[in-house]
Amino acid sequence: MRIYIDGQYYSKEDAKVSVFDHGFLYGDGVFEGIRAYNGRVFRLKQHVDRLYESAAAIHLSIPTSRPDLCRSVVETVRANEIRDGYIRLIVSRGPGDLGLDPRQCPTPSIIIIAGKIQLYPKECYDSGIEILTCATRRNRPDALNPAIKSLNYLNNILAKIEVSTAHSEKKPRLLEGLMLNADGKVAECTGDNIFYVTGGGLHTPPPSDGILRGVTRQAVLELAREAGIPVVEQSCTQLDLYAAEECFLTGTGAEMIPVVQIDDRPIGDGQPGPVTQQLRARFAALVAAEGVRVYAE
Ligand code: PXG
Repeated sequence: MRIYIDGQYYSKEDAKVSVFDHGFLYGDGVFEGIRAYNGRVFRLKQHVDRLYESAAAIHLSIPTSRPDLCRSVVETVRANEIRDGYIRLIVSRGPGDLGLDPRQCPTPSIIIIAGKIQLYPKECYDSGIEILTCATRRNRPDALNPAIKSLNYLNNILAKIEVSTAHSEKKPRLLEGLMLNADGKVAECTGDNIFYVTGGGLHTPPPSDGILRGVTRQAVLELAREAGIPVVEQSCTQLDLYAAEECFLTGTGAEMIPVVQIDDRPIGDGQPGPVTQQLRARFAALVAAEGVRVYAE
């Protein structure tokens, strides 16, 4: 494995950052999770744009241009001979001292790891998963805006711990947690955006309800519009989900995964629904065809 750190490649054993890096000390930094499919990097520009937006929100100046960063991502994927995989792009505040003040960290670090990901068991993509509502609420946008993909993921991790605690042999499909915002509206899951189908329309919470604007979410919204499925970005409650005909999650790691049970209530007939399946097929076709080519073909 060849890991990119600030313009150089290191082996897995030698890829190290300072214990004084504020990314480590304070979760002070930003990141992206990106997929490569079929030798192409999916929606690289959108991920890099979101990284720069997250960085701007935390007053972090990324010490390279967007096109150069895109090139470094593609080169790292190529250096690791990956055709289908997962890329973690990280910009940390860089080494400083033990104080909070980021002015003590003059040089941000850019790290790119290209490897594999398998978030959910393969069979769950056809049979669907179960989710539960977490007691942990999503961060309030006026405290730490969920639109910022920062290295501080404790909010999500605390919710994910609730899920793994409830997961058991009796509940093998319970694999994700629903997070509400401070107003009690549905926000998203710990690492995925949420969609539901009702009355033939596709519904998902709006960014103003305090979510990450998922790259996969955006791709699925586009696919639904192309398919002539009405799309509604509107606040919703748990009740809307319980009464939905279908539900699914989207994320770079998760792709599109059906949800067939929420808080012990079956959704629709308890099977992945037709709109979900149609969009999954369209999504599979999109990722195979789109994206920045890594290799000369
Ligand atoms: N919401 C949150 C809180 C996320 O962390 C998404 C939505 C989906 O966004 P994208 O842009 O990926 O469609 C995410 C992304 C993991 C993992 O290892 C999590 C994500 C991405 C990749 C891996 O759990 N989350």
